[in-house]
Amino acid sequence: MDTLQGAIDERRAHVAIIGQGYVGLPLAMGFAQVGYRVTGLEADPEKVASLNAGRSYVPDISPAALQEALAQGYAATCDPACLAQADVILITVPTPYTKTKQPDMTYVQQAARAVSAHLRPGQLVILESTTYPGTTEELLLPELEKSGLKAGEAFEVAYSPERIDPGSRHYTLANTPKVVGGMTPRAAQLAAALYGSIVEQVVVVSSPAAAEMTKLLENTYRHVNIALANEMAQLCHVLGINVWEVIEAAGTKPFGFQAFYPGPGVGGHCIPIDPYYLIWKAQESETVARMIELAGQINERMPEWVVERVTDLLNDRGRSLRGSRVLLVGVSYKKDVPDMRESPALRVLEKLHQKGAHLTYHDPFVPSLPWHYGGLESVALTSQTLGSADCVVLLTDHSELDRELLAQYAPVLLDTRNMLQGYRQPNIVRL
Ligand code: SAJ
Repeated sequence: MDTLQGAIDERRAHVAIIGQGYVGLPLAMGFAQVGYRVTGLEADPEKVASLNAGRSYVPDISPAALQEALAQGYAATCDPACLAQADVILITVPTPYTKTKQPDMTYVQQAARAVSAHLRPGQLVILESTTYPGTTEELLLPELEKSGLKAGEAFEVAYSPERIDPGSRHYTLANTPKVVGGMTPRAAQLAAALYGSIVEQVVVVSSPAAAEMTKLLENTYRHVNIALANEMAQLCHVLGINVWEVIEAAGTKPFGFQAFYPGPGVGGHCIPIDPYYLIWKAQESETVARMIELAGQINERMPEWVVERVTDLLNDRGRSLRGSRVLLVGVSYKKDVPDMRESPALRVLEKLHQKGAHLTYHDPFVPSLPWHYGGLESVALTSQTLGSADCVVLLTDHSELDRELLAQYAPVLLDTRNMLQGYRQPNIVRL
């Protein structure tokens, strides 16, 4: 009888998860809830202390859920020695990119070395971090075999991409199908049994590379279609057509069309970054990913286009951008989340500052900006702060923003999210 299979099936297995962020912590809570012993290995000691004190720093995980998991035996630690006690080890660490948009595998390599140093026979290792196809086989596996143990014999390896949509109320870990690719059929079977304990549907593919590529297709699909929407916005502006009306009308087609929307650019820790892992892999494989590269250029230029539109709006009112007071409303990377990673609002802010605008911002989720962005603090959204601006730019359409106030008191407002779609008045201008 396969002891690891039995331990997983009977939920006796000890699961260690490297990285307790927006991916690793929900997984830890999910496995703890169904009875597994779970250890969260986290490099940041402050986060470890916070977790063990029942304080969650991941918006999608409530303190109550964390405290319930702690009562069921979940514990966080900085000590990689915990890996030796685990039956299953999940790696959920960041995969950012460098300044030149090359994959930054630092965290995956560090995790792989830590696992290798504590690897023992009978373990299952699963990588979840979004990465280029081939990472599991070409980077993770050789590092693990430096332990002297042989993959597929002494231990098993699989890949399963995370599919979390931060802030989503509808799609959860449990109701989002989980794709799994194992280095061996047994690895796939073990991983499928583990995830099957917390996810309604597990989709097994033929290899880790297929699973890695599945995730990149999902996010690159968004990247390319958002770029198309952004290019349509620029075309429609020149042609005097309301792009939002066109997208809404196209959306009435019950098949063959999925609506994507223009915006001030693409932020977050996934969509702006993941496609560059694919571009890099294509270059490494002496081939090209032209459409993906072009989509990146289009999306990355959107902050500049927003600044051009602001400049034109001020110019139409006899004002130059230099010396004008511009109020940015909403600076996080998408609605109803506080996350600022790769937020296009920061690039809009930088460009406006470079051109001499006097900047203020309001964001209910972001109380202040780093010193690099002037250390600005969010101002209250009032008739006074709106009325004293020469131009207001709505960059993130947080649900709680007061539409009526914005429409009534902004001298002129560039709406990059069509949040004020119901307002047909001269001071409201759409992307
Ligand atoms: N955006 C647009 N137009 C659109 C959609 C999005 O400009 O039509 C912008 C958003 O404002 C944001 C960025 O793109 O700045 C990314 O938005 P997103 O909705 O893709 O949100 P993420 O990056 O937080 O989460 C995505 C997941 N979202 C959805 O599937 C809706 C999913 O792609 C991945 O599961 C996740 O990244 C991930 O972790 O990979």
